[in-house]
Parts: sequence; C-alpha cells; structure tokens
Amino acid sequence: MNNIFVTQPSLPPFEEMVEYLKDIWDSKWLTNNGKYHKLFEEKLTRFLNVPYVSLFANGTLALVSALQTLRITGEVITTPYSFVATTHSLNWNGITPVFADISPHNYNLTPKKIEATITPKTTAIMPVHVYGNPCNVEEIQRISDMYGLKVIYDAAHAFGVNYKNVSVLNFGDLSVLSFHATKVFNTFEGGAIISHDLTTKKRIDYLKNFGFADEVTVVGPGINAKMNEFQAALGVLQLEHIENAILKRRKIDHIYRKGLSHVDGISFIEYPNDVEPNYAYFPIFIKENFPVSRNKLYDIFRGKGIYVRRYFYPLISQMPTYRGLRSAHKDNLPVAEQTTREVLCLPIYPDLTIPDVYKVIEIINSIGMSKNFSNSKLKKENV
Ligand code: T4K
Repeated sequence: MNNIFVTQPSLPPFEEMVEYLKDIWDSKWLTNNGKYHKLFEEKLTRFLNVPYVSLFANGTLALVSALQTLRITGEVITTPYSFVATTHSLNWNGITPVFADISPHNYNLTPKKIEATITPKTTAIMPVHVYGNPCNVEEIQRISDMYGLKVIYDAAHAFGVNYKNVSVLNFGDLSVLSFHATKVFNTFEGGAIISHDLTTKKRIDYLKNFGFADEVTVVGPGINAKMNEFQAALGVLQLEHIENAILKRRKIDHIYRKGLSHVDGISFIEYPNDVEPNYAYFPIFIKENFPVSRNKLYDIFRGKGIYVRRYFYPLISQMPTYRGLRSAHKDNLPVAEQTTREVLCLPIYPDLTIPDVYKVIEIINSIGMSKNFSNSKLKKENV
C-alpha cells in the first residue's frame, strides 16, 4: 500500500538541476548575493509582478526580519489560526501578540475584530492569507490608514495568488513568502519579503546580511538570513514549471469539489470570483451532521495510509507559549475555536494521481454519502 501524504514537493527534472549545480561548483561562489541570487530575484520580481523582492533562507527568518525592518514594537494584532511561525516571529522580536478572531467565510482575520482589538500599544497588524485565500485587504488598509498602523502580511501560502487582477502581495507595507518544501513553490527551504520602494528593500537586504550596508557600516542588529546559490538556482528552474504545477493542482481541486459537493456535513472554501487561487491546500470542514467526528475521520484516513493533516490544529492561542495571553482566551476566539475542531486538509500536490484523488473522495463518500451518488457516476461524468 502506497502512503499518500498531505503534500509532496514539486521538483524539476534532476538533469536540469545538475547543469546549475555544475556551474555553482565550478564558480565556487556559494552564497552572499551571487549570480543565481541576483537572477532569481530579478525573475521572481517579474513573475510575481511586484515592485521588489528580497530573498531569504526561509519564511520564518523573513517574518522576523520584516518586523525588524519596520521597527515594530509593543503589540501586534494577529491570527491564532495559522502555522506557529507567524506568532513566533513576533515573540522573537519581543513583541506581544494580540489575537483577534477569524471570519467563518475565509478563515482570515476579521477586520471588525482587528479594529476592536486596537490599543495605544498597537503598532501593526500581521494577518495571514490562510490557504492562499486573500484577507479583506481593502478593509485592513482602511484600518491601518485610520489608526496609523503598519501591515505585514504573512503570505506564506499565497505564492502567485491574484486579487482583482493584481498580485495579492502588493497589499500592506510588506508581504512575506515561504518557499518551504511543502509549499506551492519551493526551493527546499526559502522565503522572501516583498516591498514597495527601493529604500525599504535596501534596509531589508542589509538586515538579512548582519546589518552590513557596506564593508564597514552596520546599520542595525541584522541576522544571517541569506538565501544560498543552490536555493536560488533551484528557484530559477522552479519558475519554469510553476504554472503547470498550479494547473495540476487546480484540476485536483475541481475533482474534490465535484466529488464532495453531494456529501452532507462537509463544507469547503469558496474562492470569490475576483480571486485567482494557487490551490495550495484543500481544507474541508467537518460539521456536526457528518456521521463521524473530524478526529475519527483523520484516524480512518491514517489507517488507510492517507496522511491528511489538521492545518491548523491546535490554534496558536492554545499552545503553552501563548495560552496565558489575555487575548488567547477561547471566549475571544469563538470562530477560530470552532474552525480548528472542524478542519482537515486533504492531499493536494501536482503529482497526486487522479485515482488517488478518487480514493480520498470514496472514503469520505462511503461514510457521509447521502444523496444517491456514487464515485463511478462521478468518474463517468469525467469531472
Ligand atoms: N507562516 C505560515 C502561514 C506558514 O504556513 C509557514 C510554514 C511559515 C510562516 C514559516 O515558513 P518557513 O519558515 O517554513 O519557510 C509544514 C512546514 O514545515 C511549514 O513550512 C509550513 N508552514 C506548515 C504549514 O507545514 P509540518 O510540520 O506539517 O511539516 P511536515 O514535515 O510534517 O510535512 C508535511 C508533509 O509534507 C509530510 O507529511 C510529507 C510531506 N513532505 C514534507 C517535507 C518536509 C515531503 O514529502 N517532503 C519534504 O521534504 O509543517
């Protein structure tokens, strides 16, 4: 029995990478803004259609550095419904995270709750485009303008996502990407900060290189967060394949939607018409009228070698490091508390075979099927 994981990295053909490796070996230039770093940064800026990209060793270091870049202090309003790195990046900067609740429609921070959470100590908002589905960027901008707050988007899931025909990375003061192995676009590990003016980009680039502005000038408490030449060369190559990879994800997403739409007690994300998604995840939400609980379904899948995941469970606000915060109290976060109990992310990645997609659908259908519907009918319809 072949195990199926929630995701699997997309990689270019090995032979294509070997040529780049040979070149790096011959040049003996391995890191510190080398030739591939420059090339990847240029190509990525064009591909994403954003003003400036600064490459990073990973997304977490990019988040930590984004906060340093804008000298954020005090309290930052953020979501409990994310990967823990979002809140950790605040903690590493000595900032107090203040959790606000999420929307039951897109699972992102609710602007009204953000506004209600602002105190004199608030300096910024750190929302996450969860599953790559854009936050309510216009409302968040309005709040940021009105209260004089910075906005740093954790856009780790939002590579290539467009909103109203522009990259969602163009909103806020800074956006942070992750190129981790499990992401839509990967460089093994990697990340980036998107900025909107050259002065800010320069400051980011100093900070990720120990704060060096030149050989003798250190402008801040920088860190070593540089992307190396191997990662950058892989990034250049991955860009050639990313559009095809997203198309394959889209096909799987569509099959799941069609195959599960007849099941009572299961809901999934609906993307608004003005969003071009990247199909990074396929979360389903198990409601009370589904015959088994979310955790039971999780166990059933694992028993069959299908390693679905509960992104995001537990909530960050439930973790020992953060649960003592006043804003972490469950009464403050009713939607997040419910969502974390219901979510299950199904496998989705470009090389997932269509028979395996049907296998996943069949397991859910066999438990929850109600309306006279069968998988063979689904296949005949050729969704
Ligand atoms: N902000 C947000 C919103 C994020 O989601 C993340 C990362 C970050 C910030 C931080 O960015 P980075 O610093 O990571 O660049 C995974 C990833 O490790 C993590 O990067 C990601 N979010 C998070 C949502 O998912 P785990 O603990 O679930 O990873 P793991 O190792 O269990 O992998 C999941 C599955 O992927 C495995 O069951 C099999 C498959 N896999 C994984 C790896 C690493 C492979 O097939 N090959 C691989 O190399 O956290």
